[in-house]
Amino acid sequence: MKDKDLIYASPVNQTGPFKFDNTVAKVFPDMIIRSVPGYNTIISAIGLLAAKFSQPASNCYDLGCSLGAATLSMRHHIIETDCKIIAVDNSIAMLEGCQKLINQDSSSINVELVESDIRNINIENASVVVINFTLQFIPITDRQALINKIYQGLLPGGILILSEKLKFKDPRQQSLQTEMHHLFKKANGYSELEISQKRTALENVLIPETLEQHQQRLLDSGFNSTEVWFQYFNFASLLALK
Ligand code: GEK
Repeated sequence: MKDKDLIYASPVNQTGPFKFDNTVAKVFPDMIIRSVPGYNTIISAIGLLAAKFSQPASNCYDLGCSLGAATLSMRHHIIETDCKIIAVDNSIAMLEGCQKLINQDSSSINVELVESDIRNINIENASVVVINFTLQFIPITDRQALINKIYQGLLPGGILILSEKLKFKDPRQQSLQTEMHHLFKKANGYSELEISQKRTALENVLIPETLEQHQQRLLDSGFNSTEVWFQYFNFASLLALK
């Protein structure tokens, strides 16, 4: 049984900035599935894409891996037995949880867990890079350098899967999509109080950009083929081909 996310269920005196600590790691599977529209669909598709794009003796990266949902999905689909998955997160609580889940998993694909800021790692010999809802936590000024590094580290024929919460230029879309996301959360059992306290905690921590900004950044780094393959309200996932 998954632990239920009740972190913001009672009034908190002062909502501090959101942190990926032990409390969050414990309830993370429940939190993300009830908060991110289409999360399971995206995780499943990451496995299918990894099966198609993983190359022999290459690395597949999961940047901001949390409990390793994308890592496990890749692990179950990759056919190349000499591929290595490198899963990176800077939250020790998340990595400990991830390690436990990997230990319980029977796949023989090698997984290396790395405790690091994803801005500080090398990306090399990569056929697949996944950054699933993590770029949004990186300061905007550092995002281009990170995407450039990913492009440089990808092999020809490699793929980047980038999933993000979006914002919209058109104020009517911005308010509609935000409202629909809140209704999604309400339908999944979150109260108004939980939704509003979480929103406060994520202010200045999760910084969404528009689809156009993401597409421009991908183009600027060298990716000349990008496509949105999934969108559900203000959450989208892009494919970028090298
Ligand atoms: C999934 N991809 O389940 N360096 C490394 N990790 C970071 C950094 C950083 N600079 N900033 C944040 N993180 C996962 C979900 S969650 C998305 C990703 C969410 C990590 C952070 O510790 C957390 O585990 C993850 O990025 C973001 O498919 O909670 O909305």
